[in-house]
Amino acid sequence: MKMYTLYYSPGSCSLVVHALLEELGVPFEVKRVDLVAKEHLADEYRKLNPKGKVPALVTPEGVLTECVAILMYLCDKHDPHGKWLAKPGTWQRAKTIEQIATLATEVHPLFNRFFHQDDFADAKDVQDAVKSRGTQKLLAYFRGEDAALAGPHWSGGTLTVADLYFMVIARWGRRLEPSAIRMKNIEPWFMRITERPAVKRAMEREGVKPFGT
Ligand SMILES: N[C@@H](CCC(=O)N[C@@H](CS)C(=O)NCC(=O)O)C(=O)O
Repeated sequence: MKMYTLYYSPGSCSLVVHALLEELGVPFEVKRVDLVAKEHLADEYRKLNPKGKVPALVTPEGVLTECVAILMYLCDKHDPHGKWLAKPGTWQRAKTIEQIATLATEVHPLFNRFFHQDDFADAKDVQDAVKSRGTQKLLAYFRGEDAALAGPHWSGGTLTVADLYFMVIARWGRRLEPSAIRMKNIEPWFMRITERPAVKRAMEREGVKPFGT
């Protein structure tokens, strides 16, 4: 048995964890959870993660959920030089956590309005309004990120775990009109990060393509 087992759904937020596991080079295996078949809501999966969501990471210490917690745990265990997440007590670490927390708690929920508007209301016209407002907010967000992206890395001076997170979030934005990953500065950045061998391995294992489904 490998040290870690990642429960994932292709292209979902679990891809951030998958890419990091590859980047860190730690032994892991993956188990696909079919969200369309509602495997995440079945008793068997809920025994592992009662929230019925991916990612869930089985570790030697127990099951860990929530992208932010998993990313921090893996970096603290396997990133001795603080490349992906700087060491405790540093300003750089605080700023990287600020970025991943924003993606998890502000931007990901906007995508819920875009992809899952039926979660917000029964009435179709209300659902349409939820999606429409979510779309506007996402476009404003990505336009802002595109304008701000000046250097080689989205997260700042060095490549961090926040870049992996934004890569997955930006990829969801390919469904917007205009596509987030075709924006002037995001596109070349996105092409570079998805060319990383570790990121490619994670995407190939999940059967997803950077610009495709
Ligand atoms: N706050 C959680 C969100 C996890 C989440 O929403 N995962 C989605 C995939 S990106 C999921 O499992 N959706 C299935 C559902 O909500 O029914 C995290 O950051 O890990």
